[in-house]
Amino acid sequence: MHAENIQQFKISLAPYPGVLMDTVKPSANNDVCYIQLKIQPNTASGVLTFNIEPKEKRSKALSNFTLNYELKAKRVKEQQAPGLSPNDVTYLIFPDRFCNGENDNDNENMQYRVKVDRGGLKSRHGGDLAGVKSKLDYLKDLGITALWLNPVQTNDQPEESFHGYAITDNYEIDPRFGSNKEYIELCGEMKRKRLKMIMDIIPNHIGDKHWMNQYFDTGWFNYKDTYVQTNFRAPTVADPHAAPSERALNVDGWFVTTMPDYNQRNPHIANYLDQLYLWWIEVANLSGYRIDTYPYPDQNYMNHLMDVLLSEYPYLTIFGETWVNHTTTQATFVKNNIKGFEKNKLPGVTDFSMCWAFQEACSKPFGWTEGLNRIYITQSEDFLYQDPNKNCTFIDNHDISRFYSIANEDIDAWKRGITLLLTTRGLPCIYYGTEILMTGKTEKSDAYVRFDFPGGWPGDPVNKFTTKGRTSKENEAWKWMQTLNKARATYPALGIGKTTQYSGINGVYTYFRHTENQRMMIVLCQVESSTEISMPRFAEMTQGYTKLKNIQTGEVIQINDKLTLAPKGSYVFELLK
Ligand SMILES: [Ca+2]
Ligand SMILES: [Ca+2]
Repeated sequence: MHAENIQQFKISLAPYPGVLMDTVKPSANNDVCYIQLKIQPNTASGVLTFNIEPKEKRSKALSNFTLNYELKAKRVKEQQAPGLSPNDVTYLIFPDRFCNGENDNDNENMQYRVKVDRGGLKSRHGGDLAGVKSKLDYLKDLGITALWLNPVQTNDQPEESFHGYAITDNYEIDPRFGSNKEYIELCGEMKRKRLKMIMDIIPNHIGDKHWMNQYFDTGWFNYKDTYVQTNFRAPTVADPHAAPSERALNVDGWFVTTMPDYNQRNPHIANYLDQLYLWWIEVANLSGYRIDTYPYPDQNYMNHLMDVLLSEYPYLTIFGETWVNHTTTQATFVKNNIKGFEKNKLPGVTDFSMCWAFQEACSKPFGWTEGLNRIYITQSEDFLYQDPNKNCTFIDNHDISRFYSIANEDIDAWKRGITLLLTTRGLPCIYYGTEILMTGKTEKSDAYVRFDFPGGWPGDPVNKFTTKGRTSKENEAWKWMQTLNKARATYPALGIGKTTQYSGINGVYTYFRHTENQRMMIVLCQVESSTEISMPRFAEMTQGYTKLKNIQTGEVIQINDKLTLAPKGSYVFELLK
């Protein structure tokens, strides 16, 4: 409990069947104390009342007050939103920059008021939850089945609050995005439309204007008195040769000066985070969590958090951001098959290793392990994971250069990348604007990959949410992605199917996704001219089938000895008998 001079008060709980106030513990801060309740299973929902009266009866400065605390009923199983399946396609939205559905909330009266300025790279632009809600039909039309919004909790910070990663109230939606009520309504509306919501959470840090950073107790934060920055060396968590000081610095140093680093080894912080993340799943009916900066909190705590969340909500999808360069290091953070790392319980990662491979397949020349063969090599390392289907796969996001720029604005390379993303294993995620070929590189600033979606603001000169507003090339890309998104949902083999891959030869890479009843063949070609591949090489996969149906064009062709490919062609075929 946080209230002025709270330690000068005596706290008691009005009788409530099934609930006992176990202890009230003081803290080193006069304004903070800890109340522990024992709540019996099957306790009825209702409102608890705490009576709070000054310990010194004659104190004139302090007066009695009561505090109500609601025990809500838990949602019944039938009403819970499901987790994600590999047949889902997620869409990542940077909420300040996607669509402004409500002008009135643009300049909400925050403690650190930042005026909306669409011309500013790092200012707020006014996008909000009402904007997201107004585009759900657009997203469904594109074939999207789940949303991940970058953090929407309050960021009442004087600088750069637009990105959302410096939370100042963990329990409240930022009024400039909407309210808790609007967020819960959005999740409800999504559930009715069979869309799933993933919340972005940050157990590593908060914004320095968070009340906890002003009214802190001993041990809540690492390096509270002297600023120490993390070395950003995530591999130290797994590195057997890491200097102990470097390993500790990675976890305990602050991300930046404005983001105090939680000490999850402190039992009060651990308890606070456990309850916070259970609370949001229940109140908003979430399908999943994306966990920011996963290698930076205390790893024992993170494993404990996985137990807490998954024992209560076993269906929940969870993937952690583990921004590293190598598959092996990445795999140590999740449930894996590597000796010495069996204790790790994170179900999936944001699959950077696969992302770098996707990008290389669309931007680097073909070679034994390069270009498209980088995908071949990366998929061959899947033995490291207990379930690579739980990894969130992506080709760009809010922190890295936009994919169309990485692909040197070559539409054929873009199609190759999108085809790879939507036909390989994992939980594919598309960054907003990739479908309309938005460009931008992070060299100068991350803000260059976070531009407004054209048409998301009243009065925008073009509206790329509509076919009419897009150029013919943008529509070509949009249609390509839409077909594959919808195929991901309608062909189970593309999601939950097994993968059988053939090494890339002469610039062409081929793999199959298959279930017992369905077989898909994916062929990707980096060659600049028309080329042929030999089909008997795949006889073990094509046996029993006579035709290939191109899911982009609907064209059906006979399986012959040779298959002719267009220059830089990408193909997804359904095998027919
Ligand atoms: Ca707005
Ligand atoms: Ca940390």
